[in-house]
Amino acid sequence: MQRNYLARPASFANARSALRDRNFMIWESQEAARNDVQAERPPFPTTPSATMRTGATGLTMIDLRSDTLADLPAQTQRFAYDRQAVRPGIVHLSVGNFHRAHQAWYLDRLLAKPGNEGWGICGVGLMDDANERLKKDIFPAQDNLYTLTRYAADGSSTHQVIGSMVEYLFAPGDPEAVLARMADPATRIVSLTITEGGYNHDPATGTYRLHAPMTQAELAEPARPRSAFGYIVEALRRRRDSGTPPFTVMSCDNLRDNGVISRSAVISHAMALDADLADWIEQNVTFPTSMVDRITPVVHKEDAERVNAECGVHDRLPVISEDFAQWVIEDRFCNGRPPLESVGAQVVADVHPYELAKVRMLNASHSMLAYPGQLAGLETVKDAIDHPLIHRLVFDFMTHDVLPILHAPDGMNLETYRDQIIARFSNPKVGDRLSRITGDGRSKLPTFLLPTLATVAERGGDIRRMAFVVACFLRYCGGRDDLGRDFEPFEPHLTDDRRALTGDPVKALTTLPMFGDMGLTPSSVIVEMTAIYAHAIAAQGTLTVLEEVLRVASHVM
Ligand code: CS2
Repeated sequence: MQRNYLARPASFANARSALRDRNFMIWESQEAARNDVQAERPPFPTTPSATMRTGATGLTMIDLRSDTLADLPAQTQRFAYDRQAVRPGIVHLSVGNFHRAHQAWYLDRLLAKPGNEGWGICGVGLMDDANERLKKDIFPAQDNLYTLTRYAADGSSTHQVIGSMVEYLFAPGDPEAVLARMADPATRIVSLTITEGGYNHDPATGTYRLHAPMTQAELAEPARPRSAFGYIVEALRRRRDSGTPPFTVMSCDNLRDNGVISRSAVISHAMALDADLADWIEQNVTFPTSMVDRITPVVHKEDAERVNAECGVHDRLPVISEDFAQWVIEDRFCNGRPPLESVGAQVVADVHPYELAKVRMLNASHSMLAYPGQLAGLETVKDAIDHPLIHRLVFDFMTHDVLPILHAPDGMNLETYRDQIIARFSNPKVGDRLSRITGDGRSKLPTFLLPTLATVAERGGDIRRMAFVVACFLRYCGGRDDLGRDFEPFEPHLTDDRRALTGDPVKALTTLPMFGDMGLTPSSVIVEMTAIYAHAIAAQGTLTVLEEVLRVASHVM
């Protein structure tokens, strides 16, 4: 019998949260997958290696490899540690752009401090698809090195070569090598950025989908895993059988309660194979929850050409990010952990207040600006936040809709956090496109925005700002902006007929599963107001309606 390991501590079980919390998991991981797919298609053709080459800008660039590091131009920093001495202590499953800009950057800093040589990363590609196969070719050709360009709010940039991924394994090509690395006593943490689909979690039942075809195949042949959980369970079995202590499983996906979800998946998978193994895991393995934050845009070909020219380095998979980063980790490691607090991570007892503040403020504000911005024909997050009406919408939303109902994590001032978010969105160089943010609203809005909308409505507060953005989302699903330009909305979880439904706001709000737990009826104030705005936007244009919303919306709850 399958156990349900998703029971949440009572303090988090607030009234409407269950479905939303499950929905939370969906949002960014899928977006990350999409971004990575776009970003990691190498922006440069595969060419034979050469040490120097002339880039698109006519500048000479140096190929990125261990043996060229000493020749890199001065503006590109390289790590100060002896990389030969670094050994993998973390196996990371799925090496996407976010991982490379975030966790791998933290570890790179840590390795520069003496005594941490055992905390290198072995990156693992799990998927047998074209993108992963390209990484399989590119990473080894670059000795698993890559450049990270971080842009600060003042427009300054920092270029550096990240060396913390000391090994890369392509699991479909050699599953045994991955299992051996995971079962090696030197491996003490297995971390994941595998996207929501990778968690194989059924939001309707809150359980791990044992009947999914890939899971069935893995359960039939446990020594030939395919998914993250197949690998984790088989590696843990080998460790238990050989008397090796287990590793910590650390999800770094932007899911709510990512530790709880990972634990459920691993134990459910193990339980279906071997109840004793499931018990051993339950008693010995820990699954810390974490909150991860760093805006990491899609790297398009022109972005890659630009950063390569800035770095003077020819990198076929460069990464770009803002310079802000936050990583809040629950202190729950069963086999030791790197001293991440020494490089700026926060290791705390309870991650939940940080998760909530981030998602309800940063991510929700991203949605608040992206839908009106894209409909108005703007391209980037910066274009949108620089628009006076959209800027005010975002500021008023955080100030009057979110802040009054949010508890600040200890030591955190939410007004300061709000201002910092606006400054981050205003970053002049990151170049984050609205199309990245608007994608998969079906998964994001139920976590980012709808809980705040429902709470404000329940309290009889003013829902105009949020109803307006829900109306913008419905119009976005129609795939045409105010300039009459067609675009393809990225909504992988809205089927075509449901997408058609979004042309009928009342029907959409009362029948689409994404609004399902709000209990909306045609006469609900949320439905009435959203429908009015949706029709007004169609008739008058997004910004005209926004101006009116801002004029009449109240500034108190
Ligand atoms: C964004 C996030 O996808 C989104 O809608 O809000 O990807 C955001 O950039 C990250 O969570 C920042 O850490």
